[in-house]
Amino acid sequence: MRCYLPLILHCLLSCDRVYCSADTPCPTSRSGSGCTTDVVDQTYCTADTDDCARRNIPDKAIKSSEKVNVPSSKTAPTNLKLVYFNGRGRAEVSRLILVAAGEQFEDVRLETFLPEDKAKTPFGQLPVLEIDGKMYAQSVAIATYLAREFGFYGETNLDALRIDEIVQLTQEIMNAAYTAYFYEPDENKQAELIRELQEKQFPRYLGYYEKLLKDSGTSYFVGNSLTLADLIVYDAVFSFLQRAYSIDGFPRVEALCQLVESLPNIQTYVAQREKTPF
Ligand SMILES: N[C@@H](CCC(=O)N[C@@H](CS)C(=O)NCC(=O)O)C(=O)O
Repeated sequence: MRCYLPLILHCLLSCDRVYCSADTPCPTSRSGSGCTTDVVDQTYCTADTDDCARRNIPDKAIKSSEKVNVPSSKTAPTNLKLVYFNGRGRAEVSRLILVAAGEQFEDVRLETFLPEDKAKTPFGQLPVLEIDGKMYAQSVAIATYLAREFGFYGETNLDALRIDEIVQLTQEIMNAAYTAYFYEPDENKQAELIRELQEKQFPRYLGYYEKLLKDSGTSYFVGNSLTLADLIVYDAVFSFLQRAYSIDGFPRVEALCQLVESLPNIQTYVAQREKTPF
């Protein structure tokens, strides 16, 4: 319950954004009007104003040569809706995968999560991904599915093992950060947990990432192209690790983050996304 409170506070100052297709009406528009302005690639709706605007996120800007071949479902998902609060939190890695893939999706950012809405989700939590109207939960499962679906999960089973290893490692430090920053009710204990993270755990995990990148021998964690591992670490560094600890001493991690942010789709998305604290 507590982890999204800062996001809700932020929502009071911002609007609910929903990506939609350039050719279809905004799904959240109460008037049902379509998206009418000029740029064609992706659109978003501001649900609270019934207004649609367009965002210039280059479609499919990741070159096919940068993608890897992985098994995916026989029928690609056609209608993707990612529902979360208005923040990066546990949904951002999935958003980044979809953006990197140049896929259109509805980026639903809730301002409230009422009991009746909670009851409609599989486990009473967000994020959820709706695929053609069916709802799926658990952020890592969603990100993993999307990474497999859109070619960010390596080429071999061993690649996938390394990616899973990095994803779970990152979950460890992110969960510790969520506990320290959001869940610990006692102020003194919270200060102690944050100090422990900043002084010991953040540098420890950054050290692991640095070594993994050195061992991979490329600019990426796995192979020579972008995978889920790169995106999840980029997001963890952006959201928490660099907030409290300089990544100057971790040149490969720093270079990876710059590389991810320089990908055309990601660059445009990051420049335009809501500025939220988490
Ligand atoms: N293990 C779940 C955790 C999901 C989770 O804790 N979601 C929080 C937001 S970050 C939530 O929905 N909180 C609202 C609530 O529990 O009422 C996942 O990774 O998706």
